[in-house]
Amino acid sequence: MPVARPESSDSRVIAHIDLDCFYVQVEQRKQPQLRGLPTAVVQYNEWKGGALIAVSYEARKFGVKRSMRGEEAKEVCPQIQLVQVPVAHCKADLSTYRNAGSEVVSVLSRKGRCERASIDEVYLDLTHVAETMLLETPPESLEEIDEEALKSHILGLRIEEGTDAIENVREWMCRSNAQHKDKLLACGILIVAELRRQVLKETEFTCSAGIAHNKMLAKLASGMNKPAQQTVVPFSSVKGLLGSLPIRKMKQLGGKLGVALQVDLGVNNVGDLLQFPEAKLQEHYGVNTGTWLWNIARGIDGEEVEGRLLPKSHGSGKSFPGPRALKTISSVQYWLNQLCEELNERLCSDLDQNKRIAHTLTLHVRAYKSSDTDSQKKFPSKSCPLRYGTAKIQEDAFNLFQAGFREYIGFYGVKTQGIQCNGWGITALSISASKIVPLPSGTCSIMKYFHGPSTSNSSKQLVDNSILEVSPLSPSGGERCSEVNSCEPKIEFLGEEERWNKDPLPVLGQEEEERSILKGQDPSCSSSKAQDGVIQETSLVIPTGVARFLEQNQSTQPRELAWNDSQVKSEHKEHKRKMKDKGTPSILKFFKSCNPSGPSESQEQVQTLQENGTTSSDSTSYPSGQRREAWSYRIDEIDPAVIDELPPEIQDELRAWMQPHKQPNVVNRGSIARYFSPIRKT
Ligand code: TTP
Repeated sequence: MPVARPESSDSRVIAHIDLDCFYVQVEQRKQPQLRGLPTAVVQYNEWKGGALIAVSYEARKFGVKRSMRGEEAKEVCPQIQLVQVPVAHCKADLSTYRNAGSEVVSVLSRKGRCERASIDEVYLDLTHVAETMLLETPPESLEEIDEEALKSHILGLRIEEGTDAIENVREWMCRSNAQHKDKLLACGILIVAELRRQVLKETEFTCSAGIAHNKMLAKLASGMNKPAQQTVVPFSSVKGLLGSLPIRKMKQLGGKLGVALQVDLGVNNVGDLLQFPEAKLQEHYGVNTGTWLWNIARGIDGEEVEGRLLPKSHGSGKSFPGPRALKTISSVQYWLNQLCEELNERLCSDLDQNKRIAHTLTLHVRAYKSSDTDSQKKFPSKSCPLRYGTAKIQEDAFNLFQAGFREYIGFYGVKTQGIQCNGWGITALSISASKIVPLPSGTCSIMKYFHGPSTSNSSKQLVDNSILEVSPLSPSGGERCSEVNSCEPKIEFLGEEERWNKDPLPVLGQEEEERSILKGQDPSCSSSKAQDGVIQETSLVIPTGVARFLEQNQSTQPRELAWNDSQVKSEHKEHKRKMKDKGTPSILKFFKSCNPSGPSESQEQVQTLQENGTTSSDSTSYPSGQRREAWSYRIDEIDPAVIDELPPEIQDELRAWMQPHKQPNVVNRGSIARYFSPIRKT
């Protein structure tokens, strides 16, 4: 939580844009005949008509709510149109919605600093744009004010009886004696109205907006008047707004901290916090949280709008409520495999499209034990370095599961596939990839991907050695990762997860979880330091992902490079032949030939390299024929023409890498050798 008290945050102009009944709008755009009709999007599971995950405003008028199932909705609104969420991997596939959200972001990001906060939410810092407008074309100088802007709701603005609300807004916006910060908000009103119009024009989606001096207030405001409207919070109305705002409605106070405030201090509304000195709040909740509470009671929030258009992590999750709880290890593995497949697809497309790689794999599980003496015991979340490729992710995820399961159940006989349930059940699984960074340039990047461990045994060892307990997060989901870890994890088990920011969803019951998409925090952030440490010690393996990336959007599917010796040899021959024939071989082939072998050999090779400070692409340097295949990437097999096809940073890297090869078997210890994974004797 923010510790410092922001000094000048009340002159910023921040907007929070939230798309209206988003999934419904996406479906209505696909099927325009649904427009204007009461419509809802339902979950994949069709039991009782499926759980509603998005409800159109037309349907809401009939009393249809997200908490209902399809059948219930039909009772209150017989004409409701139910559209099933798209499905892939036996679960909801939200890629259509994600892509639709990206369309909106690309429009909104044209103005100010833009932070994509969830699948359908964006923050904008419009301060500079508003300042410029105030200097060049202030609202009072305009002959005509945009009609959409005039329809804004300005909190605290008293509409005199018998007067036109629009005229009142116009007057407020054009006051020449207004405070500077209100004038900036007036500019914000114009800018946001124009952006919303543009979103509608280019994407056909309506959205609502909150405009205020900080993120917290803007977010509160955006939901106040929906759909397709905007609400403004002048500083003078903050006290009134927060005075009557139930504490649990406040971002980050929906969970345990909110309950604690009610129980400990009798705080029911945010405004009730005003009576407590900062020291008292700190005494109860710690220095940082105490200061944060003191600040929010006054509408102070210094959190910056991050310039971020892409998610901070990717996740895939599924819940198995009630009788659908998983009761065998093999069923858990089956579902983990499904989730990992989806996760890998998203990682590959992130790599392809955004040139980003993820470093940490985290597994969250929700489980029960029927004979639980310690019913509070949670299934521990675990994480480890992320290795690319579906099979590797699946393997690592299963290892994480086993590690957590051993702790949870308290015995070690859990590796038998298909083990029968002995009074336990898994009610939710969620796998996520975090610590996503741009694909690094420089020598270390590409080497790591070629030579990391890749067979079952060593990868198992890798994972076993580097599995980390994921520190719990705050229940409300918003505290700074490194600061608060004393509360239980807030894990959302949802049809799909995509983590954009730290905003929590409302606390959901198990039934509700199934309906949800995740808009919450990064599950791995609280143990980031420890994870970083591990990641640096272990190498990442991205053969398929990088191959895809290097193929520059060719349609070749990622695949594992688990080849046997004869395959490898014939592939080498074929590869060489094609190089001769065509001059420019497929980059994927190039990758196939570079890491065809198992990791134990790779490790031996790495070891040799590190011990001797030398490397060789010559098979004679291996004591046995078997080792010929060990990371048998051969620099002399690279067709220089291939290099021109690669992204510039990797071109540079490869050229630098090929340079020392002119002096065979000599590697500068200070350069390439240090990028190999640490020696791990098998
Ligand atoms: P929301 O923005 O919470 O809701 P909404 O856009 O449907 O409606 P509103 O106009 O009130 O903002 O969620 C965005 C999308 O996320 C929603 O259309 C469907 C999905 N979602 C779930 O799948 N499960 C959930 O529990 C929630 C809250 C949202």
